[in-house]
Amino acid sequence: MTESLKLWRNARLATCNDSMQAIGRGALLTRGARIEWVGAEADVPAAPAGDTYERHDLGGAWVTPGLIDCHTHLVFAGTRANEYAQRLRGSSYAEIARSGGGILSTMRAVRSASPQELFEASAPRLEALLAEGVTTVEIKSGYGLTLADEAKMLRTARALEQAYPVTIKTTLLAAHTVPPEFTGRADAYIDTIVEEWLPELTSEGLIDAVDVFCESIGFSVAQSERLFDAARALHLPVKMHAEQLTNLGGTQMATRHRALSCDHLEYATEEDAAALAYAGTVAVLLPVAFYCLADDHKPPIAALRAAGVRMAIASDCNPGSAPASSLLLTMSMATRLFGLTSEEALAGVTRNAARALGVHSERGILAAGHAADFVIWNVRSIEELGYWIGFNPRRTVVRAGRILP
Ligand code: DI6
Ligand code: FE
Repeated sequence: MTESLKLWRNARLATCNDSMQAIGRGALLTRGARIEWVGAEADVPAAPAGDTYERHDLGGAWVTPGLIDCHTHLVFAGTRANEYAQRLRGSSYAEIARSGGGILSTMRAVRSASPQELFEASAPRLEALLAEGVTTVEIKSGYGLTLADEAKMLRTARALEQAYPVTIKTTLLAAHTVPPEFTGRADAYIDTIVEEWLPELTSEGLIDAVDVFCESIGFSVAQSERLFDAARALHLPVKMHAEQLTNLGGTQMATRHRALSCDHLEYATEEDAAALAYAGTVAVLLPVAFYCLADDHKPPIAALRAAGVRMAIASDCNPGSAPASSLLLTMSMATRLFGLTSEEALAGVTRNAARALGVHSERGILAAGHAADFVIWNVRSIEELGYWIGFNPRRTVVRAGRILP
């Protein structure tokens, strides 16, 4: 049986390609789960002999690629609303972390959750993202901090991909914080991840990339580098939570390892921007964490832009610093708080987010050969994405060539 050919016509296409080309009266042809052709309505190729198109008139609506949330910790149990309340009363994120709360508090909740409970706690957050036209999501481990519990988190991420119409990329973030079993022995913890967990989880096919929290309250640059060496020996791409609260020089090291992305970057410098540009490493900006922590140190957007660094933006969905499951709100914050343009924000959740996950050859733009994942919006201009707050203008999501119910 041949795969069905569909013509999606009478559309305004935000291709999100390198030149952010828009096609005013455009059309898309899809074959099965792939885009076969994109262009002006006037140039639609004729259906092959003996075949017909299933035709969809989009009524002049704007169409973007399916959105990509390239940095989330959305698999977790419990909440940390109590810590948010503590921070409102003046405690800092780092103080709460040092006193045994923070990531360790979520670790306790995740360890005691069954796989089923973890799935059920996480699914509504994924559903909220999908409702806004997200079709690809990265999910990190990092709240299990034992081999079994990290595996449980990663399997939950894979189970979500089975249960929902979404592509999920998993990232091992075992080096998120030092677990109680290794208190005062961070180097031994890194050794265990490197020697035991990485090979085991890789052989189970549970890891698409490796991340580390390189920070004063996390891991040092030297520890992060040992992890990166081991990941790369297993042909796994690397990424880093870098320069969020301080600048340890993580970005310089990560870019030497050709990291897919460096994320946060509030304390990054002009030299870091130059290194990111040179390496082709994506800067992933996480404005919700900046907002929720009431941070006042913004990432160096002007320097990143001037250096030609590709900028992505992501929800950072996590129970501590970013209890958020809205990529549209994240776009609003990236524009208003960090000063991104509307166009940069859109590129940040499409083309550049795809690159941060290493999937840019098949996702993130409307182009022939790419996944037929796209969103049809109820907006008059594409700037409305990231403009509305608490209002969702999604009309229809097409995923792998099929209209989602
Ligand atoms: N940076 C973050 O934004 C999350 N992890 C990290 O290293 C926050 C994790 C948490 O507070 O639960
Ligand atoms: Fe994060």
